[in-house]
Amino acid sequence: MGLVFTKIWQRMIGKQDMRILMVGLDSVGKTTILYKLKFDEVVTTIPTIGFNVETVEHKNVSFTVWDVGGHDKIVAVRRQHYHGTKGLIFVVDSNDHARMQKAREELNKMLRADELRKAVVLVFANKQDMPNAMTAADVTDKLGLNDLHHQWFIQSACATTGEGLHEGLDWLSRTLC
Ligand code: G3D
Ligand code: MG
Repeated sequence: MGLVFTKIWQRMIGKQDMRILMVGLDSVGKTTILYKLKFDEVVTTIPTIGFNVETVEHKNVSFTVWDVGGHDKIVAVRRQHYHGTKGLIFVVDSNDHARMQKAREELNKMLRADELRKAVVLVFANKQDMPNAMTAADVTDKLGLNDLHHQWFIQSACATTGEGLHEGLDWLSRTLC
């Protein structure tokens, strides 16, 4: 794992099992973030058709990544992964104005699940390097974050350079511990 993140990660290790889910619409930058964190091993599995899951296990911390959206059938399968989730990372493409509403719906849909009632939510407003990227304030508004009954934090990010990832995960680890 990259040195920068080791320290953040260590705060979460040695406590109870810690499950973190990172989700978002397809192509928003989740896989890029995952690899930027430089985990030793990312395992990709396809537990059911059309449902691609990436997982990293590091001691008692597990990090699971998938695309939201899709058939209701796989929503049920995904819910099995909600159990024990303390932190939800929701990634959006700040440049994708057209899909912001869809992102909002998917986020709200997930957060209605009872298993995620207490989860804290970190939003990465990704792709800030793009010329038409919305600011974090705009994304906050479009996603309706102020209406959430969850503890949340939004962080501007650029997954390709790694900008903002440290700050976001730092908030997450401080909030979870
Ligand atoms: P996903 O896992 O959420 O589906 P990916 O998304 O991580 O596969 O990223 C989708 C595309 O967006 C990739 O481009 C990736 O390089 C790009 N991307 C991710 N983060 C950023 C960012 O912060 N800025 C910019 N400009 N691009 C980003 P390709 O071309 O490989 O499909
Ligand atoms: Mg991906």
